[in-house]
Amino acid sequence: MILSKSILFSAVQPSGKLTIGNYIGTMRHWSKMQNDYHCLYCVADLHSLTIQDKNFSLRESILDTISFYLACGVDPNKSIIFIQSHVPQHSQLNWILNCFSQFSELLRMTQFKIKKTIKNNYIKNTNVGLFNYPILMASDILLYQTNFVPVGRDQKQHIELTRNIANRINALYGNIFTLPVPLISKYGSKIMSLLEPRKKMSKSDINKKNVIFLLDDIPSVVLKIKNAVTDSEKLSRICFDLEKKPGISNLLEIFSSITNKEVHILSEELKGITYSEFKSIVSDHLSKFLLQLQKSYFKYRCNESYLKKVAYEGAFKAQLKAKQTLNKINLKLGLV
Ligand code: AQP
Repeated sequence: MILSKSILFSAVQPSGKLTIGNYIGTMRHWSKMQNDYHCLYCVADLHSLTIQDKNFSLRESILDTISFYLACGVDPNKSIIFIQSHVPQHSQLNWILNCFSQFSELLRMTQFKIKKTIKNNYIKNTNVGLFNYPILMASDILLYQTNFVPVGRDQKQHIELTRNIANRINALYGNIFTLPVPLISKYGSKIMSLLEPRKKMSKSDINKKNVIFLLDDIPSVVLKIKNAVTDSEKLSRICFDLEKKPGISNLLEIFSSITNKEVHILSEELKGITYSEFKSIVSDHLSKFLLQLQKSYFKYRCNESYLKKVAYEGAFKAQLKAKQTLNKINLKLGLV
């Protein structure tokens, strides 16, 4: 009996420079996953239109993001790498799902509440795209009959919404959509800001000292880690305690994710050292890791024709799958 592999979908929006949060929360798992699943890795460019920042080039950011996918070890011969806007079925399914989603459930989305206030200066400029964002994300996932979605913890609520919409449609029209399951790591699923460790690290943070970008130069990385907020306990104590020691816990999660060592083993190994010693160990490891990643990134980034070839071929393969689901739902809805 041949057992077919499960389908896995993941995406990053090219809304700015990628951070170690994006990498640790999701991208670091991708190369391993492509051996066990049918993987689709999408550059969610349409999602990025919700943030209108004239200071950055979306075109460049899309190509940067594909380069990072490749640098993280995603192999286009094993996985489908594609750009969301190259597969029009995402927007088509988006409209259909809109008609099965409740205004009230979207109002409850924590990400929307945060983004409408911080990023888009609420009253003046909260675009409808920002509100609709989780439904487009649901379309991305459901279009491929996805079984698993590796995401950071911030996206868990959006996957729950996706499941609710899918359930609603399945109950009305029969089994159309597979119900996706989020894959969220115990550690590293929400990397926090360096100076405000109770707030998520985000690429669009105005305070760049909060964020380590994947393309940061090494002196900046060292300085940012050095300045990261810890706590005011009299004795340095390296241990994982999100409530009382969010800063140290965050550094531990970063360290654990890039060394692949369990947090509790690291806490044991690091017993008795000072916070400043701990920070230099973390920045040493992080710098080495980033140098390696950046080297690979630049190798891909300078070859735009190859990046476009990967994206076009990926879109072709993705469309074949997307069309099947869209035809299925169109038929059930009675669209001729
Ligand atoms: N700080 C984080 N810790 C862990 N995971 C994170 N992710 C993002 N930030 C962290 C995960 O990265 C994947 C891609 O995220 P995205 O770029 O599509 O959207 P986002 O969550 O809105 O990311 P940002 O960095 O916060 O972007 P902006 O500032 O543009 O809104 C997702 O799986 C996410 O969970």
